[in-house]
Amino acid sequence: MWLPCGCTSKYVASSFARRTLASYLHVSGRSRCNVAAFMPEAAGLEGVSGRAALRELSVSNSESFWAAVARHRLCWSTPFHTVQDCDLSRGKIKWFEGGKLNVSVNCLDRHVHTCPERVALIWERDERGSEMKYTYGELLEMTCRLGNLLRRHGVKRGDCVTIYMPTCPLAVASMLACARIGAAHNVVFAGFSADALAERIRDAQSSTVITVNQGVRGGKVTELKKTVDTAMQSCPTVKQVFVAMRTDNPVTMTARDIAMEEYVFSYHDGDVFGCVADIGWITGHSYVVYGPLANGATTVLFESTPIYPDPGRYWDMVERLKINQFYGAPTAIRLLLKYGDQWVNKYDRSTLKTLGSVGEPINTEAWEWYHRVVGDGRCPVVDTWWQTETGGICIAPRPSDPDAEIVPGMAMRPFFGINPVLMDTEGEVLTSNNTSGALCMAQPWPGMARTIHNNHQRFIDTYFQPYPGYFFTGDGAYRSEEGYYQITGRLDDVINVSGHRIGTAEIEDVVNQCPAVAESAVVGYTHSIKGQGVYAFVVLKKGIDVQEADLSRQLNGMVSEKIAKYASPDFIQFAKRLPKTRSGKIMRRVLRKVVESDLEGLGDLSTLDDPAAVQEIIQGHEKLL
Ligand code: 6R9
Repeated sequence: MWLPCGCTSKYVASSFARRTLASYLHVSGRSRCNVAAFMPEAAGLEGVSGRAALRELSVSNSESFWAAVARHRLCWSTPFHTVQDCDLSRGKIKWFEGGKLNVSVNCLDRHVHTCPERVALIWERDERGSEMKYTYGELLEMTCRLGNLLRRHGVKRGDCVTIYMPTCPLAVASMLACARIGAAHNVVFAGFSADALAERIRDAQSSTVITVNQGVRGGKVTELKKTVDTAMQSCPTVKQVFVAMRTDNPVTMTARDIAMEEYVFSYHDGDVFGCVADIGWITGHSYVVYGPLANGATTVLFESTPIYPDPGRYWDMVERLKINQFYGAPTAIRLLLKYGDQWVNKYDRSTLKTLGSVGEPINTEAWEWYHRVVGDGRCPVVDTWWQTETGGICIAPRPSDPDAEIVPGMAMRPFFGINPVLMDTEGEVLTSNNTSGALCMAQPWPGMARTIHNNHQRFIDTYFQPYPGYFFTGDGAYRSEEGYYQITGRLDDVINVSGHRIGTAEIEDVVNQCPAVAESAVVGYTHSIKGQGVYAFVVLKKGIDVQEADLSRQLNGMVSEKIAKYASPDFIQFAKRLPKTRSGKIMRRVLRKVVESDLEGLGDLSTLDDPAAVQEIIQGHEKLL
């Protein structure tokens, strides 16, 4: 009996044989391998030409015909010794005895060798106009990952895996992954009921099921995972159910269920997770220590700085340690952007899969550079919003989702269990989209803070008193027409110029778009006429030589044009650097005090990364006045 290498699935084997024949019959002869062209020398059938003759030969000398087809259109790890040994009178069917091949290798690897960028799948999704393409390279990677996942969970050659999924790339990869590791697959139509599914699982004696949380068909959501849960009541053989996410809606997971992705960074076993945060920052706690270790990940401890011994340090490290996920702060990205692309391009960053940003709004220019230069335009950038108080990521894009649209500079979507709301100044929930307000959380979640050590009253006053019944984050956010969130900064950083409320981050974003500017910080100050005026601190990129007055005019023009005249800075102070915390956040509180000339009120400076920066800022301010 013909069995592909490592594969005991009759379904896989026979369907591939059918495909092979089918594709042969439809070969055009120009772009694909032409059977007529290879047949004669391959099978000693010189002189055969034309379809009729070929068809005649395929019947009269079927053994030679099929031997030629099999040898020329498939890759065998062990060649067959006997083409066929069949006897219909006894129901004995044996083809290609002694031969071994792997169907997934034939479907994927050999094409990836020659044309990895060729599109293998075009997924026409239920949502019209949102089709997605997957190359052979991507499909192979997805397949290998799934194969490894199944193996690690004990699926072995000869097992039968039940796949209960809608028609989607992950379902294809699941089939190929089974074939790859020698497991049979039992694909059950996703429209079947729990009983029909259970019967097929029992028939196949599957111990493993792969499904998705929900299906989407004809605009309707179907509860596939719930159907599996019901089927499980009469399927005692099933030990594990892998659950992928087709939609955003979480489902109840039982001890038997295994989530198929980690969600924000798409971390998979074997990856090297490189969060370059200091462990003194919450980001280090959650994403250098506890998160990675609790998930059995390999985590990088970065002791150095992004520019020591030179500005290529991060990317040199990515190359040497083969880092797959890189997670850092916008401040470092802006710093490195100043030094130019050459420091990035020097190093091999092909292991990188996901780039993360945390700590501050990431301005458009930094986002684009991170994506285009660091990630070579192929790695999703996840702008993750969260706080010490939230314990872990609350709002972030999820590239592993099928609906993985990512908008530069937007934290995008709430994570599982997170229910954000925007409040107006009266404390009313804003229900519409395309609106801005104070970001609050309407529901608790396990990772959130429980108290402030030794000061529970302060905890209540800070987080729960401003909007009773809600957790108040202190940040402002904008919700787009599509329902995506964009963090606009701390609400303390909103200034009111002549009655116009504007987030300082918005002005900074425009200023940072000037090619000469590395980064900026905007604060408000008391203005006798406008209520508040706009004061911008600007750091230039390395090697920029411009007249400050000219550049100031240019920046004012940009802000007037892109936001409004009232937002245009009254003062622009050029500085060598900005005062920052060790975690890279600009200390706007300090800048505000400097601008108000309230040096007595500078407050606690112990978290400053480099106290000398404050002295420089004070001197620069005095010169400007
Ligand atoms: C993880 C962390 C929290 C504050 C938070 C917000 C700002 C964090 C952000 C962001 C815009 C992002 N913040 N991530 N702003 N976009 N992706 O930074 O914790 O040090 O407690 O700071 O940082 O203002 O409220 P923490």
